[in-house]
Amino acid sequence: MAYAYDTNNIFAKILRGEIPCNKLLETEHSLAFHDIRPQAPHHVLVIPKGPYVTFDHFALEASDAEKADFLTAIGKVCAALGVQPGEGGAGYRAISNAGNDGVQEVPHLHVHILGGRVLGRMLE
Ligand code: IU
Repeated sequence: MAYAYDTNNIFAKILRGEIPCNKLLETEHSLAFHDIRPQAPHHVLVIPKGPYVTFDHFALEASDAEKADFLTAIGKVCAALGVQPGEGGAGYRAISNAGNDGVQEVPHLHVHILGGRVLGRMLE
């Protein structure tokens, strides 16, 4: 199976309420919480509630409702943090690490939203 999901990963446990998180917001299909090891003044993780390992897994197998909800949750996180450049914020970076080469630590899809400082160039 291409996308084997480990139901014991830490974000699955957060979604089941077995361990706590510092929640920023929740929608029908998504959850956003503050990263425990923030790399910037704002560092929020946005995750779908469904069992998706990576961005590509979600893109290929999630329902349209889940996808719309997830994108909307990301927008709401940016608004909650006040980082949207078009709305007077100073900007942010959205990243999703996948697999070994992407150095993904937790095997449940998450998009990092980082902001609150100049983040530096990512690609040289
Ligand atoms: P990844 O490399 O994209 O998989 O990063 C995982 C992130 O999840 C990383 O920034 C951790 O600090 C973060 N995290 C967390 O917020 N809460 C946890 O219990 C664990 C990791 I484990």
